[in-house]
Amino acid sequence: MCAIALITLNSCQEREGCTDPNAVNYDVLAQSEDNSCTFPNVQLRFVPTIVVGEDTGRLGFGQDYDINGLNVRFDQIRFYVDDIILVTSKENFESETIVLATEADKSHDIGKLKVADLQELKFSVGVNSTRNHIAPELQPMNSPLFGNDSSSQNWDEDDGYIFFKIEGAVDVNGDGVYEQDMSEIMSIHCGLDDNLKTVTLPVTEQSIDRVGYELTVEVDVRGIFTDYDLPNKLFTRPDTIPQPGIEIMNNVENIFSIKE
Ligand SMILES: [Ca+2]
Repeated sequence: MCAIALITLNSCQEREGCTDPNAVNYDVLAQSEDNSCTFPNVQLRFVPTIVVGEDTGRLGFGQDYDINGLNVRFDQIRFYVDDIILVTSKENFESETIVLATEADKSHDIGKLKVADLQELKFSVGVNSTRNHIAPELQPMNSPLFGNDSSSQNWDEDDGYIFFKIEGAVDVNGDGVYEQDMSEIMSIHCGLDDNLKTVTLPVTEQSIDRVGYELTVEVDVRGIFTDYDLPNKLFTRPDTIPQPGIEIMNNVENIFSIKE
């Protein structure tokens, strides 16, 4: 009798596992939590797009486009994204990650989030004013603000980082050739604390599922130049007075959309 009772107890031992339904490895049969829960990885990706005729497609770097009636070639479009917040049906997730979006078109890991419905993506374009004036060598090593090479986009410690950068060429005289001098080289650098822009994008019908999630944000390249006097403002720096970059940064507020 005693032996039978022991065997019964053994076979009824509680199943251990992850009991959080918001986790990747949620075990619906688990009765006790074993602290094994892991949460989905969220990736953020910025894709520059351009409208040509009736079609919207991915911007080709090194290719020619008609912008405001001028032939324009883009070599670089780079910008920082800071203060990333995902608003979901469960919680607000504030990412620690700062992204430097570049023409390399890569996905950026912004952290782990519980399985949930996404409702909004919020971020700043530029560098949060607290971080903006910390010297590049004192920034976290895994941050795109670290270091002082060209990719870190540090302007100088007083002015901080270049928030938004566009490099390329404009055929100003229309002779079909890009002159290799200041008359046709395009180099637009925007920055300064006052020009940090906050963007809020509604997200509809998107869920972070158990295998992770990639959120693609399209960047309307034509929109960057709305009402911008391109041939006369080919070269700008954050401390140029008056600061032409203000116009670009004001346009930046309206160039982002979530790819559904
Ligand atoms: Ca030319």
